[in-house]
Amino acid sequence: MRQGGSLDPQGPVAEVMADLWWLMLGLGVVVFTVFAVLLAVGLFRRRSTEPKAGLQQSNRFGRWIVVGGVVMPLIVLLVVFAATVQALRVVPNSAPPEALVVEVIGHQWWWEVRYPEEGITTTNELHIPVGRPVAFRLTSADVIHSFWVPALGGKMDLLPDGVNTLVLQADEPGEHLSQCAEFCGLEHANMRLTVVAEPAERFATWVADQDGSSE
Ligand SMILES: [Cu+2]
Repeated sequence: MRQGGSLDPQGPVAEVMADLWWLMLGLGVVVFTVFAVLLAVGLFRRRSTEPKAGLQQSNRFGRWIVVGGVVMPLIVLLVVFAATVQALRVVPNSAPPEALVVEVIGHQWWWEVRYPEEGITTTNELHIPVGRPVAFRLTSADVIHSFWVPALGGKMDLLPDGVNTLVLQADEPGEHLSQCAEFCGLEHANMRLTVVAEPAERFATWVADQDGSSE
């Protein structure tokens, strides 16, 4: 089965986040290259032996400082800001009515996954249908954990005294790894969750199978 990651996005939220990351990487590479070249030029160019008039020289330096230190960073930050605002609009901030509701409860050090509508509970394994938004209701039984499925995007804390909602969607079938993203004690690093995104019919079959075997 296909395994996605944050640079191999498998859903709309993960996609806008990956795009944002590539944009920032691209801008970073351009800025780094420009300044590395300028630095090299400054280091290796022979100083002109004839001193220029002091005023003319300081004017030139002033221009470099304004362009390199104010104008360029301003342009880069404005581009990143605009792209971030645009990306935020794609990330849903409330669950659409057709969303599948899944409760995820963090424990030291395992995941409890409940499907209230379907009456199913699983541990360390999360199944979701492809192409349908999933509203994850996140909470914790003990300390703060963090729910993070890199392939689907998003990352949100599970708090012991409240419920946070994160809406994600998988566009392709696949099996993805999820790792608790908030240090929560000795076994934190082993607090993993397998996320299986499958076509709607297979998901329905899985739900039906669980019904027979659990409780
Ligand atoms: Cu943890």
